[in-house]
Amino acid sequence: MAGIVVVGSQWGDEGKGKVVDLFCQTADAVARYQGGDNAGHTVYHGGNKFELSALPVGIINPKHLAIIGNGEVVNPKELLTEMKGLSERGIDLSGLRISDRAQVIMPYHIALDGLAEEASGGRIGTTKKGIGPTYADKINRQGIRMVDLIDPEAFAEALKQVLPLKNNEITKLYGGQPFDYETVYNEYSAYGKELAKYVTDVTVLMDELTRENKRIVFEGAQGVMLDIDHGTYPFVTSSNPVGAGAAVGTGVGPDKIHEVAGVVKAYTSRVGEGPFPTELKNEMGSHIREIGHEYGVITKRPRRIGWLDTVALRHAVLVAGITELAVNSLDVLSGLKEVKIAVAYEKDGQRIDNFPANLRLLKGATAIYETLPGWSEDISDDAHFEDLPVNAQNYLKRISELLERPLLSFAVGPHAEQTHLLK
Ligand code: 2SA
Ligand code: MG
Repeated sequence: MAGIVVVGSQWGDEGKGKVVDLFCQTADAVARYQGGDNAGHTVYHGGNKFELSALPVGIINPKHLAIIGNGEVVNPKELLTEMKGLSERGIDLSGLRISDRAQVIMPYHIALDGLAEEASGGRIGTTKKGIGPTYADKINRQGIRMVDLIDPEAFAEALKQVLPLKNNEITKLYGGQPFDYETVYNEYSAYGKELAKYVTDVTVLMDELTRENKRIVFEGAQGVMLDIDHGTYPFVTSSNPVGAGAAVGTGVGPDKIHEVAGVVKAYTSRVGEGPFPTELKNEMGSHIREIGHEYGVITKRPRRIGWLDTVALRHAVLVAGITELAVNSLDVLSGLKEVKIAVAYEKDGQRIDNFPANLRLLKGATAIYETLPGWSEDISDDAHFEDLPVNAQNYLKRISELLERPLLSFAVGPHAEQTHLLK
């Protein structure tokens, strides 16, 4: 069995979907292991554009299983809408499997996410999809799992216990509207009924796949710098996008993971609040945002833009166990006279080489850049490394050198045919 994890190495939106899609051509199964419908994955497949959120990108490839692992949080309403949309476009959903241990995003989670953001003036800048409150309930042992949702009695019991607590929080803490038990129960047990045939013991399924020596792609969402343990806490999501998250989030041992492909966008973007030392709050940032269509897939928020940051990336390589690099969106930088790569930060005359846990150190810090000559050619048809202008080749080589990891692929546009493997 070969297990390859695809992780976002920055703050999300590195174009993981393209790389997953590429690996899926030769895989037997694809599994999401964290996050939920806060993810927005765009892929162009067979000339069609797909925007996926709760489902693994791999679902559009009908040849294999598409698995939602226990580590993902599932909004059943959104999931069913997404499934219906794909079904109407002729996508076969028979390969879908949902872990019985996956936690369910309930309407009170979504309400609490929105209320907390509102009350704090958008402190984190979440997607308001209920992600944080759902993971918090899981850790606090107040969650509802898929196995409960599809069992009318277990669901009633769990909801009866937790709903008053949540209503209390909503009304007393935030002055919000409470949820009615009957309404929630009826609506959500109907979703449970619809989803029941896809719900299974993913631990057993993964074991079967492993024994049969199948090739599994683990599909990360968000990015390593948004990891709850290793990212820019508290400006993070509430799950573990790092490579090891794939083991915990699907129920396999770490020995089942052999490669971790770190997807790197040729520049940096971030949505939501939090430090961003290479941010370009100028014309250059706006230019890259427009050329790269850098707007949130889910929330449509304009993404913050900056130069490539190898301080953050070196941290990501370490904590995510990245073994090779998939560099995307190289085409977006075409036409720039110069391109910059941050190699360290500086504050009050002190050089910072490692990404600090103490975010206060980053306030007012500036990046120390290496400046490389740009390229003006249209590279969107370049299929081989050698076809690229020498300055683009040098940019890729320098990234690989600075991160001490080999290059696996590069992408020169959003379409599947524009992502090229080096080997
Ligand atoms: P949350 O909703 O609790 O996960 O938000 C916490 C932080 O995580 C960030 N986050 C993301 N960052 C980039 N892309 C994401 N997915 C969508 C996309 C986002 C969108 O692909 O464009 O549509 O805006 C994503 N999901 C979560 C979030 O911005 C917070 O900083
Ligand atoms: Mg995205």
